[in-house]
Amino acid sequence: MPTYPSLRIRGLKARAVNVPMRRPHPTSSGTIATYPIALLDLTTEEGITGHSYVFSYTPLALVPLTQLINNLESLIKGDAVVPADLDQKLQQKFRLLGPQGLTGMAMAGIDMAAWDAVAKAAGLPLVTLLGGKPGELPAYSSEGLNQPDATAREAEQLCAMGFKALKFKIGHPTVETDIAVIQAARRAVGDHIGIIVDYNQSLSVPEALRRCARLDDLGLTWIEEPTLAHDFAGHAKIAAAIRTPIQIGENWWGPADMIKSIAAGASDFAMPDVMKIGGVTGWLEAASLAEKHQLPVSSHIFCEFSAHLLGVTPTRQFLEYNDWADPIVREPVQIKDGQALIPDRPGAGLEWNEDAVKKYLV
Ligand code: SMN
Ligand code: MG
Repeated sequence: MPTYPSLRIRGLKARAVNVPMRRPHPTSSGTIATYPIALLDLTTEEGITGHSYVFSYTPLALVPLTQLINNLESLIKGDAVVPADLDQKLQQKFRLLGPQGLTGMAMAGIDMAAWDAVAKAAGLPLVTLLGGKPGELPAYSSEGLNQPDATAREAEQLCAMGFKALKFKIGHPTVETDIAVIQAARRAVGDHIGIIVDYNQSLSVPEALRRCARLDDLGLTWIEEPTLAHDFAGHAKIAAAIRTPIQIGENWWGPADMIKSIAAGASDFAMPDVMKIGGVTGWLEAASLAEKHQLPVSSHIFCEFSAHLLGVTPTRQFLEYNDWADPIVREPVQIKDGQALIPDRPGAGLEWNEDAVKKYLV
């Protein structure tokens, strides 16, 4: 193991930014029109600063999330930057309230910033610190809910950019429109590009069984969250009845939810979200659970940290790519021929474009 300076926390600062998106991201459960995120800076006595961000989905939750993170500064000031110890301390602090929602998001943000600081102190990319190495990962571009003609145009463009897999949201008023969207995308890209669809929890279990059966011969890479995310039994029923792989995981709160989901047989694939699963610390546990159960793992948004983490996930499948953080980061994740490049610089590689941050500050 390399040796590197141990770090002590000097301060924690969170800033709320509402980042404009190139185009809104409609889903069958609501539209994401901007990217509301809290940026974390974990400063240390040694002069190294760890960065991360967490996503509140709606601007309505952004300021409370940012305030909560700032409230945690006094709790961890002066502590050693040892992610496992910080995690234990924060989990203990929130035992009575519970580790989900804003608390889980705040804890994950601190965990990610702490790992970023440790990797920077070591002078290593996060992936290398964790035992992997920078390189390429298969990535898919993640798109919103659209009509068939717009989907076809989008699919053509993304295919021309080199993506080998694409994800579209479905959950239109009728399954016929869902099918028309998939067929339009397929006609636009041919047979060699993976097509993924995401229902964003919009169907009842009986309706999901009916619709997924209609999609079962369309050669989809997976069908994501056909019913309510917490309904593991419902998802298990769908996964048992449908040949196309069923994918869930973006709404697992911590490895504890993943354990329950696996026990229920809720999905064929797994896609933890680095924030909801508990930061880098939570992801590493999720990755070893997935390996034990031989579940293919893809990431959910947060492509900057997820690239490093998939690099050390034995059953890795795809990185979910979107460019939502690009306006406020100095060096966005690069895609080459449909492959994401794991950043080859110290830490997670996340530095703020301060001019842009100033512009979008809430
Ligand atoms: C998603 C991600 C972020 C915001 C809304 C929806 C999504 C996905 O379900 O899988 O990308
Ligand atoms: Mg999804």
